[in-house]
Amino acid sequence: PAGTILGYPRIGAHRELKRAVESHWAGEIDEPELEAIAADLRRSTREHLAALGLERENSSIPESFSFYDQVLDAAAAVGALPDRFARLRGQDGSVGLGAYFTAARGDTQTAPLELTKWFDTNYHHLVPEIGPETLFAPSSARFARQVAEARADGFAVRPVLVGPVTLLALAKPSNAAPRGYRPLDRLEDLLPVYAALLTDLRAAGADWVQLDEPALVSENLAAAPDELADAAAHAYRALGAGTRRPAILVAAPYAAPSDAAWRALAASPVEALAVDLSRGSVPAAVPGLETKTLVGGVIDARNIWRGDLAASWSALGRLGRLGAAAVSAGTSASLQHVPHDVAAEPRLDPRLVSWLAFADQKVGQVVALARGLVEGPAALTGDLAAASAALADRRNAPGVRDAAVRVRAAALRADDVVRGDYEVRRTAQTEALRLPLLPTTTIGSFPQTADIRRARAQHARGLLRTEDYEDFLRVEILAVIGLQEELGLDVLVHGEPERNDMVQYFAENLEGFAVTENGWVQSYGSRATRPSILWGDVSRPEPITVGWSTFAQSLTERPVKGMLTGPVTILAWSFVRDDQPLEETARQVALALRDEITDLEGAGMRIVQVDEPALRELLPLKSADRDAYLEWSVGAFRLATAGAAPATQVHTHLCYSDFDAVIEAIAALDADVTSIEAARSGGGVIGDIAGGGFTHDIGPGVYDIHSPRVPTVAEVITTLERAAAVLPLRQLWVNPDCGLKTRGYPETVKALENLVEAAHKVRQRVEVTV
Ligand code: THG
Ligand code: ZN
Repeated sequence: PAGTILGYPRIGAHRELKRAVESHWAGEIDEPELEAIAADLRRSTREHLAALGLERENSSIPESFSFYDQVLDAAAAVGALPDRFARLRGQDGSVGLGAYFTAARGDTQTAPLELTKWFDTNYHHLVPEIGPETLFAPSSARFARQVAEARADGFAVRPVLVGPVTLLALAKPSNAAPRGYRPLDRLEDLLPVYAALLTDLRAAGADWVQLDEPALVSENLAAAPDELADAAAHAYRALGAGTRRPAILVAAPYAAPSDAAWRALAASPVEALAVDLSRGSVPAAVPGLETKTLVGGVIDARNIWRGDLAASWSALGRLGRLGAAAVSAGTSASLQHVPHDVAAEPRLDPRLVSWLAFADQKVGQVVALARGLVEGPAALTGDLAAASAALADRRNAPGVRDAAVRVRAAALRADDVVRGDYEVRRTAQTEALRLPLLPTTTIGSFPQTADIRRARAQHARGLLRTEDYEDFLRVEILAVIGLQEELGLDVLVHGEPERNDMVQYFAENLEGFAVTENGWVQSYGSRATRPSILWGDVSRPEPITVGWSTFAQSLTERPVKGMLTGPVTILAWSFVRDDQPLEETARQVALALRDEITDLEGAGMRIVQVDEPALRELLPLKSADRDAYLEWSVGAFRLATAGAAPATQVHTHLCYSDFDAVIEAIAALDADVTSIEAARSGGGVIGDIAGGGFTHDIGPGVYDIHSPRVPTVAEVITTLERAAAVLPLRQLWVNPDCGLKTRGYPETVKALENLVEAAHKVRQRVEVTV
């Protein structure tokens, strides 16, 4: 086909799949009911894509449905689940929905697979566990059933599977694997199972299959790019040799494939390759392309901008000159990373809307480019003119450039990102705060109860007056402060009941952002976020958090932390303007936060916390881009915080355990106190950090808040002692490993009681020995 997309959002325009899956988990609907809802959703998605202009009958519509995660789908299809789920599989070893969902979520006896970030996106995938004991065998007919289901409705769809190289490259060694074990070494055993799946897909009516191999673009994986390219050469030579198989499209989204991977794919017997031309440039001509179709990923699937359609068209022209048998228009990646439809946002400014393209609009752009390819450029003239006009309008619209913001950013000097001497700060803060050894605190949010959500929803709908809503929030804060005093925590938080989301809340209160009503994007499983749209120059019309923070501080003698989200995280979890470097946008956000910190200090707050949980996630996939990224991201955090007085204690919090690549950057943030998520990695992170000569205070999370399990006092003491073995006690804080907003109160109270008791016991032991 002349145009296709690499995947489409699967949660449903009204989050139908979330509702269905969660009611199945709650025992309200059984498997057949859930399957029927999913089949309806797939059917209406296919009809919808055909109505948007993708062709029904020639595999231009992808079948990219997933109940939870595409990596788990592939692992289940080849039977690669760890042994602890064996009891949930069918007698023939098949992986049904029960085993599938338990692998994703765990149950009372079984830990789930680990979740981690999917490449440099805000989507999370499950991590397969593969060892010498893993048996690969076809274990789910789900993909073939979906192909047959579409055929019955008159659609020739192209099923989308994570490819064998990427499946193994993202896996971790199972618990049973020996030291140094590499899942990628199992490729030879895995390929026959993929070959069998392809045969089944063909038999079910698939003319084409899409195998996603983003591992071939990343330099952030355990396996080196050349090893991955060798694996791809081998895999696609083997799969291509199959006779009763669909034609194969190998997709390499998220950046340019490595040179070696590009050569390997071109030389392989697969029929088509899809490359991301929004992140990488048109690759070099290499032998083998003359027999292949190239899908040019010229429509950016990672943002919501309508973009420069003329530039996309030119890129297709350059791709055409590589000498391939055919060129098609496509998206750069699956559209799973963008919301469904901008038409579902009646409250957005129509002028902003005219600059935007959500998934459906991007499908429209692909269809237009395909028409240009088939009928010639004259068929595209109108679309190109309209897109260019929108782009020009955006360039000159009020708010896109704000002179005051620009003048201020231009006047920044090197010492604006430098705080005073650390020892001087430490002394001033010790004096101002008078905290005990091993101070106890929490990360920031307290449980977002059903009452809080209800009040916020009613206020948003105009059913609860602002005064009443604010009274409600004050009562909530009063209770949270009272609870923390009772628990005996040393540094308190207000609990953030006023925030829907740690990024959206700031977006709603800053100039330059818009927020959506229905712009849901899957984050993991049934969970989604609504990324804000950062479209213009950013400034802060008035203080944002000062009222809530000072109210909380007025209720207690103990220090309360003022809570802010850092500039990198605000960018990472929003759709950010693409008309200037991220670095420039980050500086504007940082300056707004800097003013907020000044106001918090002025209002008497002695501690501020600036969270950067997404610092690791934006790390570029290519190592050549890493230093520049770390420089601007660390610089933005420092610009936000360096205006704080020496006596003001600056905290930060980082999530996710995969810190190796950013450890030096964490030290360079120069925060006085850093809390990290260390519980799930068994404290390994602490050793890395201690090894790096970290001199400032650190709060290694002493228990995992992602599980409802309450840690015992002894467990918390063990974690603390492990940290104390590698770091001086005077550097250590005691805290959970992340915010508490997704937890319930009963387990939160018990866990914090144990945390405080553990800290007291360790303090007593130290006093005895001193
Ligand atoms: N905010 C934003 N992005 C994020 C996170 C966040 N990305 C990474 C990480 N945190 C993802 N984690 C979650 C955790 C929970 C939910 C979503 C992402 C969640 N969402 C609700 C749901 O899907 O039902 C909807 C929340 C709402 O009503 O706003 O539970 O914290 N921006
Ligand atoms: Zn966290």
